[in-house]
Amino acid sequence: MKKIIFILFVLFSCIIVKGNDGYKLWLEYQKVSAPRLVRQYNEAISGIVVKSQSATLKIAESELRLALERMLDKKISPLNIAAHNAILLGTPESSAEIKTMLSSGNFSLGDEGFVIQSRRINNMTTTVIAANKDIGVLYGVFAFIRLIQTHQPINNLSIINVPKIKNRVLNHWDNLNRSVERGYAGISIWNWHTLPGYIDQRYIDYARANASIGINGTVLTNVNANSQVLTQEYLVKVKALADAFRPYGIKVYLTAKFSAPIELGGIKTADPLNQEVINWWKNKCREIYSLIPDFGGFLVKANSEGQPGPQGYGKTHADGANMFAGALEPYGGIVMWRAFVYDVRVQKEGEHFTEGSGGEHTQTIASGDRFKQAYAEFKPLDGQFKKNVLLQVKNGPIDFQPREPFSPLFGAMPQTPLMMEFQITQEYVGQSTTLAYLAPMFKECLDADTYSKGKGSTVARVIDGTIDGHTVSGIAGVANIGNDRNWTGHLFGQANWYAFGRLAWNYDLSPETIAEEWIRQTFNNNDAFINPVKRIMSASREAVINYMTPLGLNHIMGTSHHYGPAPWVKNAGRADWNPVYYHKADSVGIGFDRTKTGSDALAQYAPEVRQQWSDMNTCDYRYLLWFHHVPWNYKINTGSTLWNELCYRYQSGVDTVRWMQQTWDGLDNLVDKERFQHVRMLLGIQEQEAVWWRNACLLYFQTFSKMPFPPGFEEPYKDLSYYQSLKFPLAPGIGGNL
Ligand code: BDP
Repeated sequence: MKKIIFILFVLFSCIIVKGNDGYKLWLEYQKVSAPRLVRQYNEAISGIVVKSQSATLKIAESELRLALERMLDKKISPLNIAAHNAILLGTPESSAEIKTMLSSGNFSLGDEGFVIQSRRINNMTTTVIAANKDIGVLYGVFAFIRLIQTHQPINNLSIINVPKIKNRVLNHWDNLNRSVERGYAGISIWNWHTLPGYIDQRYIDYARANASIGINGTVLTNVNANSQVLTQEYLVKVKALADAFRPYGIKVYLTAKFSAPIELGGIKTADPLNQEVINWWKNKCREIYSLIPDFGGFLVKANSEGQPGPQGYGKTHADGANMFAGALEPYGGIVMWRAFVYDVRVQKEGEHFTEGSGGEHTQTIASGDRFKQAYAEFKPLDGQFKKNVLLQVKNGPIDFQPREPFSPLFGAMPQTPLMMEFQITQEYVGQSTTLAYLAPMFKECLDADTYSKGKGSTVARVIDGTIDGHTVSGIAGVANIGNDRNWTGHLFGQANWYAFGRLAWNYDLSPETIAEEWIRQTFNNNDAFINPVKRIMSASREAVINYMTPLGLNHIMGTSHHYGPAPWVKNAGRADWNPVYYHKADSVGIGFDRTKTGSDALAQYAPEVRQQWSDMNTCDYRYLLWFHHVPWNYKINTGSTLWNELCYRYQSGVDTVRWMQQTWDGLDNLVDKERFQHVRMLLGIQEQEAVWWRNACLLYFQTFSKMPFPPGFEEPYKDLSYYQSLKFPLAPGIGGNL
């Protein structure tokens, strides 16, 4: 007996001390305690009716039961017939009532949409969660659960919800040795060594979390690809993951290394027009689909940063993409061809070069501005891609910076479906020590107006296909997930995964709405907690921009690892690997002139967009240094001189982080100790990093401006040489294709 008491005591203390490690994400399903709500929910829910044994509907039912039992603290029984206050789940195939309901209304739910409706069936009040396909029911169940999690009413419901974008995909930059390129949350969650025999519970929890926010695809491997994953040995491991994910509506995709026919097939070339190469890929696809009948397709990074590609054989990106498309076509697979394609050896317009594996071609990046390269390479290919090719364009013409103008490719290729590629992992946004809520960044880009077909031609409407009439559409997010207990390293990284999924489903949601949903589901429904945390989240990305890259500065992070500031670096292998290339600070001023007097990158945009950025006097200060080389003492449109504004921005970024710290410190009684301390300590690190960024950048830029810091400015406590001496050879996330 004593022993049992002791064990119970140890277990109990473990629970208290351990608190909440964040593993359960936004799916903890906390008990509803407000008596009014408990009464309301209990009255509205008597049990669940579902008549199907399909894997997905079973999951939908058990998820709903689990959630209701936890939140309402009562047993939820399965019901066989519609009873008073039952929840009826299903599709026209599984339920006659639903068949009648869906055929009588004007629902247009497609394959993934759902309806949640309070209606009378057989004279009983019923909540119906219905869809054309099983997966829609699962999405509907998660939406219904969310209503209760966020304490919404569930009477008189009439919700029709259909995703706006078809392929909503995570990109894992995970290597086969489990390192993760730009990963800051431990190692890869894919344990290739123990697959296919061992299905880690994490795989199921991962699929479930993704399904709860509508993500329906995952690219398992790094864009810097390893052809090994295409061998039979690895394909059976991929199949095991695909089987685990299938009931959750998630398709698997792989990255295809362009040179795989050489590496695995023993063929002498990877030329996309060579018949042997074409056959090799056709056979490979046949093999893949015999194992994974719903395999999603390939993501390809070609002719970029050392990755092989069609240009190595004198062929175009369209030739390369179409070869894959042809092999995937019979099975309904797609190719996601990346537009991030600057080649490491090319800088000047019309420069000729020969790539390792043969062939010669011409690159066309006018005036050596990398900003212009993707457009210059792809725009002429519009109309040449097969129907199952999507061009995946990064957020930003340069590279996932904290704030970039939208890529001029959006709106410029009406005959090609363009996918958006966001980076959820925080490579350039402070990595794992930084609280930066990225929904405002995603949304800013999605809402940007390309004017391609007149006012209102937003990036979102380009990618969802409505502007140019495409039926295939997609959006990708580079995942921030690793095997850390809390999945994302920083707990608030979970909010970025969540926000990506929610916006991919419905880009009309506001960042504030999404933040509030996430806070309520992840923490609690207490306004005294929700409001300050929402304020912290809303301010966080702008704070990071201010203390890292204000006024349109970009790419001044430490070389290779991209951790911390290093605007002074000027000796990297090619011009556009150096921060000095991006900021162009000199005795006159700072910023990259992309107007007619400079690289004229602005010419790649529609006239209306060009106009909003082309005049230094009217250009939004947030984009100023993206497009203009501005004199230090020039009075910009905020009313200050450029130098003073720069100092002010850096300081205000630091101030905001301190405010975030204070605000969080005030919440210690409203959240469990473990998560409170986790966030508190990371905010402490973030504050030091913000000060480091401010000091290092301003001391360095001051060597050009030669101007004093304005009054009231916090003087740096170290000199420039100290900051320049800092080295981080072991910083996490550095790449490779292992
Ligand atoms: C850069 C990353 C690099 C990626 C590359 C890409 O630093 O690790 O491989 O993007 O997207 O920003 O291909």
